[in-house]
Amino acid sequence: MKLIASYTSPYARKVRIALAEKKIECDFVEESPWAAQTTVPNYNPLGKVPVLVLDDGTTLFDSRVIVEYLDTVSPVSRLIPEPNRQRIVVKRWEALADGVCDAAVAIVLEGKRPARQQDKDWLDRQRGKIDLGLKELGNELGERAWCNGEAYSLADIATGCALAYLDLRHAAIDWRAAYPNLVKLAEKLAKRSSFAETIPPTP
Ligand code: GSF
Repeated sequence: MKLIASYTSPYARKVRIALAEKKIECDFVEESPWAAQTTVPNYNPLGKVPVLVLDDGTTLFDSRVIVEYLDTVSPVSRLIPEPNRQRIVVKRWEALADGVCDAAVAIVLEGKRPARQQDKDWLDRQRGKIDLGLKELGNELGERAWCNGEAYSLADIATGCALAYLDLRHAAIDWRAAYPNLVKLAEKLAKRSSFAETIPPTP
């Protein structure tokens, strides 16, 4: 099995953390989907990473499908709870955290365009998604130990990856000042080897 991804992708980090938590062996093939000679479209017609390539050649994307698959491959450390209600709650956390990443990535991409062509309304709209997304993450967590109640899950992994991606690409967004409960969660997650071993390289 091999994971095709970049080291800075928050979605890829979510998959890498899931692999580590479930003790699943997987080769890592670094590829930028933005490189002129990228081979990513050969594995994912959408041209996005991460892509998981199984030993029989099957390709899986996107990160949510990959993590859901990995959770069924090994019984070690269930990341998505079995009971339907809890499963949906955890998948909603993942959708919220990934959505914050989507908006954060969109701002990064718009920032690569010539300043005169950048659309301020578009940038403001994406920033609004990040701000309200962070507010929802903070409200939903409250003072609990983990995102989904009392147990560590994919909800914490996705949230941790989103917060770390904001630190990597949007250092000016001071989520720590606004949400001390998210700080406490992020610091607890950072102590896990799965997080410590997948810290993105600083630009
Ligand atoms: C998003 C992946 C994505 O946007 C997932 O895997 O969860 N819903 C997907 N990946 C970016 C790289 S990064 O910012 O993580 C990507 O591959 N962009 C290339 C493109 O053509 O959009």
